[in-house]
Amino acid sequence: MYQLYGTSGSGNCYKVSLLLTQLYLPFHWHEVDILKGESRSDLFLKKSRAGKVPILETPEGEVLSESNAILFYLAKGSDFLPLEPLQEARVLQWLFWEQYSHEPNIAVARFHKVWGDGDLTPFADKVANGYDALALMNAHLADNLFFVGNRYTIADIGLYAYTHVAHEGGFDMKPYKNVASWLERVSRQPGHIKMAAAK
Ligand SMILES: N[C@@H](CCC(=O)N[C@@H](CS)C(=O)NCC(=O)O)C(=O)O
Repeated sequence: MYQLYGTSGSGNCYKVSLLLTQLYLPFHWHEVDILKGESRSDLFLKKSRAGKVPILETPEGEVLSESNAILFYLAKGSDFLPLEPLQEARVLQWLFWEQYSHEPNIAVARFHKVWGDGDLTPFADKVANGYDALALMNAHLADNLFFVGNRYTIADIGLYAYTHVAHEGGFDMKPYKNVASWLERVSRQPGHIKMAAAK
C-alpha cells in the first residue's frame, strides 16, 4: 500500500491524496505536524532530506518528494495524464507554473493569514503576484473547460489545491468568474474529496 506523509490543511499534500483517491489506489495517511517541526525530525529526514511534506512511499519502499512530481508519477498511464507528448508537456508547463508563480504567492499568503498574525502588509508582493496568477488562470479558462486538452488532468489537480482555498488567504475571488466555474467543475469530478481541515 502507498504511505503518504502529509499535513492536513496543506494543499501540496491534499493534491496527492486527491489523485490517489481518484485513481482508487489505497493509501495510509501519516499526519506530520510541520508547525511542531516533525518534518525536520531525524526519522523524517532519513526518508527525505528536504524535510518537507508531502512525501510518498511506494509499496516497494521507494520515497518520492515534491507534490507535482508525485502527481506525475502516479498519473502515468492513467486518464489523468495525456499520452501525446505536447499535451503531456503542457500538463508539466502548468505544474511548473503552479510551483513557481502560484503556490509561492497564494499558499504563502494563506499561510501567514491563517497561521500567522493575519497581517499581510509585509507580504504585499505575494498578494500582488497571487492576483496576477488568478488573472492568468481566469484568462486561460475563458476558452477552456480545463487547463489542458479540455479534460480533467493532474494540471487541474495541481492548480485546484491552493486556488480553492485562496479566499482563506484574503484573496477576493469575485472577479474571477471563470476560475469559480472551473473550481465547481473540478469539485464535481468522480471520486473528488475535500481537503482535510488543519489539525
Ligand atoms: N515544492 C514542494 C513544497 C513542499 C512544502 O513547502 N511543504 C511545506 C508544507 S505545504 C512544508 O513541508 N513545510 C515544512 C517545512 O518546510 O519545514 C512540493 O510541492 O511538495
